[in-house]
Amino acid sequence: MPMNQQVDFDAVVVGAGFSGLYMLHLLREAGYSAQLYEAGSDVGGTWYWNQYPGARCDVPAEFYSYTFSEEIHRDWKWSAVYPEQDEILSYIKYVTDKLDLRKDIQFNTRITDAKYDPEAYTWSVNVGGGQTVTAKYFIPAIGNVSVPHAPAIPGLDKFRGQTYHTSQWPHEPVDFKGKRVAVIGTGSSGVQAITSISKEADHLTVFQRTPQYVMPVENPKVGEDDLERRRAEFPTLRKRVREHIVGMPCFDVRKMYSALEDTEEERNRHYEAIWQEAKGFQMLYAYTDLTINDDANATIAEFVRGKIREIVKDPVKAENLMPTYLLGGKRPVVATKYYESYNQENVDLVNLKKTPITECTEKGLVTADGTEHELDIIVFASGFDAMIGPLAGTKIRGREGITLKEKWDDGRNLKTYLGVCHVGFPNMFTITGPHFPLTANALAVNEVIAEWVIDCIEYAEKQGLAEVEATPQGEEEWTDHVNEVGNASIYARTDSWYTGANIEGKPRAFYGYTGDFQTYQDKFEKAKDYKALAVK
Ligand code: N01
Repeated sequence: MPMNQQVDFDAVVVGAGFSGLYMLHLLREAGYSAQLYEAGSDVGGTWYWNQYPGARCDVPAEFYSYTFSEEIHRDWKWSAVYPEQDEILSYIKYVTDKLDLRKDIQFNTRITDAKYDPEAYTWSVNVGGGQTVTAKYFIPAIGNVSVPHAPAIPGLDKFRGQTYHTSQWPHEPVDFKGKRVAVIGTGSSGVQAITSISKEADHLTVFQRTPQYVMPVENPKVGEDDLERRRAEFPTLRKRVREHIVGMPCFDVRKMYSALEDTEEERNRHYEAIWQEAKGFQMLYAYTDLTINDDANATIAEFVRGKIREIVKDPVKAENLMPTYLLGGKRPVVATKYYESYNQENVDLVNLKKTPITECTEKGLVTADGTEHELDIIVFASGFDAMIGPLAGTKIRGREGITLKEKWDDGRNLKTYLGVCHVGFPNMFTITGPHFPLTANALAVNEVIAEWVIDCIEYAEKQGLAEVEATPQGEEEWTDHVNEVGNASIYARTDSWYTGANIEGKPRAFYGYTGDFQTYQDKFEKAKDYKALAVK
């Protein structure tokens, strides 16, 4: 039901990724005027920007798809269990066109500042070129791993070759044939890029700061029979996704008891069988307690280290690839034949903990042992200023004129209500901001949040409210909950971008929600009483 305020649009949405597009669709379906602004030249969000070689989804597409439309689900044919980036991007474009969303999207428009006018109860959004638009509701959906981070390497500007960041990949192919390439970073992006570039480049040097536990995954093609089954199962799809502990019903706890209850022999046989299945995250669900009991965790961590010893022929490389922290404490990485890449003669590994990069010359990277690694291309797979980076980097000013960056004190005082509403920022809803769940299927989470936001807007409009805003108590209680589950989790005891540890000097905080998907949804269900919102 549209409102009667003097605004250009009822709502402005920022970001044409999975969440922003669905939000735009819901707003339009409910009869609101809405405009979406997107920095890129097309839709896709993370799948538009991250076009690096090897990029693909590590959640099976069967569940990494929208669940709101049977027609979309029936019509789209995924070709593989874990589709590659270009296929996911095609899916997003297909949905955009099917819902005719483009007419309300303005591309090539990066929103750098927006401010709330407490007198008029409206947001003014600077859309560039000296233009400002007004809207009652402001909905940034700008991602949480969308601000790239790269190490400051002295002399990098002198390098005569090319440099790329995985998340700012050119949309034309990069030719690695005959080239000497470096990849810096071994997170999900780096591992995917390494397995792909190693097949093409003349020589690849991987610069690794922290080794990863990488779970094997195969990527079977999806046949017509499978597609038929998926179509037939659509009526229960949403329920199955939402009732699963991480929103991915393909993963099941294989033995409903502690890993410590089996003998070592039995346990390793069990791990081996799941390893051979090559179903990525499934390894984490071999028993009930691998990520909640350190002794149980040690058994699977040792199993994976054994695999590295077995697969990687060069014992020095194998030793450098061995992680020692809690498995699953960093965001799990899955890949096809990652450790096997290091058996290729054209692949070398530099352990940055032993020999850090000291400088970059015209020719390449120099490490602390004095070696100059001559290179044609440097690929930064070095991650992101995650979670608060995108919103804190945009000058979004609330009621008192302060920015989100100031409100959060760069993360030292991070507080949100559900990760969606913010004290001092009325009528603003952030979909993929800090306190977004880190362990659940992101697409399923996006749907939960966007549907809550539209319900909240409908509630406000039906009540004739000018403002809805998180209460300090609502923010306090939600943030306490985030910190409580974070502190009790494996993530509290492992360095990763989940707590800001990937960037030197970034304050430690639980930037994301690490509780289970059920509890998370329960909180949103309860929040439908809107008691944690101050209204006017
Ligand atoms: O980034 P990361 P990412 N010098 O932060 C290293 C999603 N994603 O782009 O571990 C040298 O995980 C850093 O080392 P360390 C997914 O949620 C999904 O790979 O901090 N190295 C690490 O090895 C993922 O978690 C898919 O010590 C430096 C790497 O760079 C998230 O995006 C695919 C460094 C960064 O790893 C981010 O993944 C890709 C420095 N100064 C991404 N600084 C799917 O498949 C950092 N590093 C769905």
